[in-house]
Amino acid sequence: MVRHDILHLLATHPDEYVSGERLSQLLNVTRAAIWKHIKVLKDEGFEIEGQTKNGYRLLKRPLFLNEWAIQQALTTTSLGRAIYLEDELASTNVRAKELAQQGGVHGLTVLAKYQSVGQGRLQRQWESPKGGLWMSVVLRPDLSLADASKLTLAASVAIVDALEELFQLRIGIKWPNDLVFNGQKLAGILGEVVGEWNAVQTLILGMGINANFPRQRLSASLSATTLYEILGYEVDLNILAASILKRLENEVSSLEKGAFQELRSSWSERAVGLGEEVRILQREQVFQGIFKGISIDGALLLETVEGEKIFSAGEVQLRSKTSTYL
Ligand code: BT5
Repeated sequence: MVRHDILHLLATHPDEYVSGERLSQLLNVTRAAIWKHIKVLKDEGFEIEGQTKNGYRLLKRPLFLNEWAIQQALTTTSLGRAIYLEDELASTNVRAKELAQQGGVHGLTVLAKYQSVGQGRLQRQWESPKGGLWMSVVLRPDLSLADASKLTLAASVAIVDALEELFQLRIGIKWPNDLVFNGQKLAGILGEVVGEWNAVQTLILGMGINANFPRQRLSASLSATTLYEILGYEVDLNILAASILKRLENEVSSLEKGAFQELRSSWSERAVGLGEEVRILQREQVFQGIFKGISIDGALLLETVEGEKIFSAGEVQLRSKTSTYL
């Protein structure tokens, strides 16, 4: 793609101007075409300085999602190497599922700037205004169905670690997969198995992070927050996506080698309510006890007066005894 070639040439000469003539010679298109491509790139959010005498210089990359900018930021070998980015999708998970069914490769990553019908778990809705990071990854790992919940735990840890490294934020994980800051939900994860796991072993891992938009864009009734609200500035979504994908790739390969302990302890370090008295809501029933930890398959262990109970993620909700978080 000519536009990517232009970006590549400008990016590899960060401190110099590259003349329109040189670009047109190297890429074998007219100078007028170069000028038009530069204009489109500027509309896409690239800040490009143009000087009649000297040529063009790339000053800034866009903060919002851009295929070229993600590819530049990626350090993975498989995750995100195939990218499908749209301005708008009903749901990246739905699209990823379709692409997986059509043979989409391991690591294929679907992103949308806006989702019109973002999905939460159990048919719940996920509000997905512009400026968020709405991303789904097709995983075909060398793991069994019993390991599916470990992959969603891995996604939580990957996001939390990326946010800590990039923005020095300490985010809590509310079992199983809510990421919270000061008790307010910042991100959610939706893992879905596609088809017969035993036959194709495909999991769609959907990750939604409230990033570059004010909290007011979300319904007032939600206990939610956004990175913009917390940090006061817009973050580079391409770098954030690339960092999460890299961490997730490492987690997946550790799990494939059978290493769960490290993931479990990273997860536990961030778990909200661990070791505390909590309540578990399962339909009409409420169980109270001490949140002891998570089992080898990612289930919650609750120590109650009647002994230990195990809850797998699904139709249960975790509440603090006093309901101070979520
Ligand atoms: C989740 O569900 O937390 C999983 C969310 C996964 C979203 C990603 S975005 C990319 C990919 N494509 C999709 O279509 N989905 C995934 P759950 O634990 O069921 O939480 C849903 C509940 O969170 C809703 O019922 C609301 O109460 C609340 N909620 C909805 N939108 C929210 C938002 N943007 N921020 C915080 N809370 C929200």
